[in-house]
Amino acid sequence: MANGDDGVCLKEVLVTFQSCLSDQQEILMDPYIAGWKGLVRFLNTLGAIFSFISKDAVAKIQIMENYRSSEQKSQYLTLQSMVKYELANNLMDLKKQGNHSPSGCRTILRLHRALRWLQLFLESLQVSTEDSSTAALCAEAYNASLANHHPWLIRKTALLSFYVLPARNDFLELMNVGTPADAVAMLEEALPSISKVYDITQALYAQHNLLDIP
Ligand code: 1PW
Repeated sequence: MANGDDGVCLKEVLVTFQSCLSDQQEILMDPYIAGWKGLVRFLNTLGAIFSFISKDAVAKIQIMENYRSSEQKSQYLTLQSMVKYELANNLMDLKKQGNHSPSGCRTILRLHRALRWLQLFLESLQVSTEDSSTAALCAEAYNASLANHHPWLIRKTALLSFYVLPARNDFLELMNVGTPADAVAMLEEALPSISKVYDITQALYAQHNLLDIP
């Protein structure tokens, strides 16, 4: 996934998300996890302050990897099979968190909400102009998505960390796909599949009334 010694090629990360979709339009867990691992590697190139953000994603990725290497691993092959299995076996705390160890469904829901943030941020970056502020675009995307699920202290810390984001063109170059114009073209091509993964997951969770699990 790394492109050179210190860079992460964001295109490869987004392509991994593209490979989440099965022929039946189900979301395959392993490429979803692999996509998230790539995103974390990318976030870590943004500087130490972003490690606060990536740390929680790392913990959640680990929970899902544990499910995928457990005796029940086949139940976690897709997001759809996971929902079916955890609902049928009453493995989720639907009211308040506590009795069970974190379910796959509540863990993926957190990553799913974060993916929306990433999607909105990259979409706004794609249509941005050279003088746009990445911090402002990132904050706007965050406020429209993940922030609604975070308590005050996390919101405050997240918004502060955005100020260390590199300027727009430098950020596009960090994506390691060539010039800023190349990066914008890559985003245009790759973002529809991220939104497809997001939409299918959102519909799945809505259908089973799981969008608010604690
Ligand atoms: C440059 C754009 C980057 C977008 C990448 C998204 C990474 C998302 C990680 C955000 C984590 C913020 C701090 C953690 C908060 C947790 O409390 C929260 N987790 C998430 C992913 O929102 C909720 O998890 P919890 O506490 O219910 O287990």
